[in-house]
Amino acid sequence: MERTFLAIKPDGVQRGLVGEIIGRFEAKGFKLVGMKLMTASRELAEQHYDVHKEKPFFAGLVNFITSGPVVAMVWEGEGVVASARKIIGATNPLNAEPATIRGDFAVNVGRNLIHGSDAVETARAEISLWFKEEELSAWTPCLTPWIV
Ligand code: 3AN
Repeated sequence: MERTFLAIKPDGVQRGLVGEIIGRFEAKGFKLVGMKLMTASRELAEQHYDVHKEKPFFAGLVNFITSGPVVAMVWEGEGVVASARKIIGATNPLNAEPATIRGDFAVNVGRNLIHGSDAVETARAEISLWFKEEELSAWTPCLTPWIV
C-alpha cells in the first residue's frame, strides 16, 4: 500500500494546529502508521532538503525546520502521496486554494505549516530518512473497513 511522509513544521506546532492538520488526513480516510514529535538535527534537515541546497532560501529553511519540534508522520492509503499534496495546497500559501491546509491557515512561503513528499519514490526515501522500520505500525481498523 502506498505511503507518504508528512511533517508538521515548527510553525504548525507553535500555532496549535497539530490536531486540525492531522484531522484532515484522518477525515479523508488515510491511515496513520507512524508519528513522533521531535526536533530535527541539522544533519537530518540538510539531508531532507538536499534537493534545495543551492537555493538562496536553503540556510533559512534548515534554520527554521530545526528551530523547534516537528510532528513527523507516515500515512498510508490509495494514492496518498498525490492526495496529501492536494490537501496541503500550493507551496506558496498565497496561491493555495481555500479548503487546503496552506490556503486556510498560512500566508508565507517560508512558514507554510507542513511538508508532504512530492512523489512515491521521494516518499520512500524520506520515510527511511526519518523513521526506523520498527517505529511504523501495521494495523487493521475494525469498525471502518472502507478505509483499508
Ligand atoms: P513543497 O513543500 O510544497 O514541496 P518545495 O519542495 O518546493 O515545496 O520547497 C520546500 C520548502 O522550501 C517549502 N515547503 C518552503 O518551506 C521552502 N521554500 C520553497 N520556496 C521558497 C521560497 N521562495 N522562499 C522561502 N522558502 C521557500
